[in-house]
Amino acid sequence: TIRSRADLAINGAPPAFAEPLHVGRPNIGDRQAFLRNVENVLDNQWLTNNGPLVREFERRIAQYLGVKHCVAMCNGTIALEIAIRALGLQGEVIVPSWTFVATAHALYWQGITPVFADIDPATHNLDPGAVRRMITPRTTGIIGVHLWGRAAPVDELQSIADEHGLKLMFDAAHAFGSTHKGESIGRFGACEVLSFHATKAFNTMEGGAVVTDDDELAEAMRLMRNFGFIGYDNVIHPGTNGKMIEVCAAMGLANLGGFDGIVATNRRNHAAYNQAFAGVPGVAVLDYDASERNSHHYVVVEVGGGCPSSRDEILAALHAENILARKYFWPGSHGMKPYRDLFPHAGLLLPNTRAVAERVLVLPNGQSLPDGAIETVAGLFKALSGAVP
Ligand code: T4K
Repeated sequence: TIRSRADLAINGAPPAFAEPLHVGRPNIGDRQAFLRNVENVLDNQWLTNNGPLVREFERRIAQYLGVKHCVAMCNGTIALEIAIRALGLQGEVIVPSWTFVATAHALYWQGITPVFADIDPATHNLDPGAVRRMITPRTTGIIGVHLWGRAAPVDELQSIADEHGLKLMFDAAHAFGSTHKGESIGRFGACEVLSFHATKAFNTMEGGAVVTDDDELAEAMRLMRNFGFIGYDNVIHPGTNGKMIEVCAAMGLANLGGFDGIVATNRRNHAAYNQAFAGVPGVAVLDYDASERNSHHYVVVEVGGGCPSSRDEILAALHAENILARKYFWPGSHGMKPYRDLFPHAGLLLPNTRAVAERVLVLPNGQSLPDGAIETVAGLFKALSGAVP
């Protein structure tokens, strides 16, 4: 336990954890169920290309989210690219800068210009007023991101899209199992894109999906993820290889049953972080709306001016303890080289993004968090914030 500054590894004490404590430690669900599923895959000798487990996985996800179609993909980034293409986006598309860089990359990789709009500093989600200001004659769409699993301003973004004749889709990579006004994420905009990457609350090792109620869009995406093939020899559309493999579906099917348990653990951890951080000056734990569902996978703290140590000093001290907190998504996509080169002055229009990027730390959570870890992390923050000697 860290009770004072003298107990800190940056001051010569041994690190609090012998092994690194990762933010994105994968939740491993029912091992036996996974291994049984894999045995089936091997027995079937059907490893990929829309196999039986992928089809079952798609049915189960669509049912879980209450959406008509789930088109499973090899990862969330390819799922974004295919959704963007199926929607016919081109020219400029408005996105937040404050997101994982894949949101912007999925556009830029296809010759579309991502235009960064600022966020609401309280929710870290797109600010509808800022989105309006970024619309030009070249704008064809908006990609809202449900950051940290908290719904983007869905209704406001839909109104803007309707008013200006723009397509609206969502990057729901963080938001599996979340709700907006009690309705499941996955049902908003033209479609929503999920990521099931290893580091997500619900994972298929690598994987993603596009979910939609639109029959035609789903059909187009099914074609595009399999080179545009219909039947054995007939290609009717340009396409790529976005297929999910059977082993990933095997993992997803085994994990789905345990998802509610993962959320319960995350919620408990989040509440414990909240309690443990109550006496830390200048450091606030981001809260999620108690009336909505959220996987509570992301425990985000903001280090403000009232804390005597800077965010980066705290990060360095955490890393010295083997607590590998992350400053996701610093410095914002606009600050990454490809987009800095494209829009050298984008930051001028993104004051909230820049401010939030300097404050945020994401802390370890999930089922493998060791007992007492939350108190140890809070102890470090207390020592660095002057709350203890
Ligand atoms: N949109 C948004 C908003 C997203 O957040 C993401 C992905 C996407 C789109 C794209 O979806 P995918 O194409 O990825 O399906 C990670 C993930 O790679 C990425 O999926 C995720 N967002 C992003 C937020 O985080 P890194 O660069 O932080 O990964 P890495 O390798 O540093 O892993 C994080 C931590 O987890 C490490 O400290 C180690 C630990 N770890 C990681 C893996 C893979 C493990 O303990 N075991 C593991 O197997 O990007």
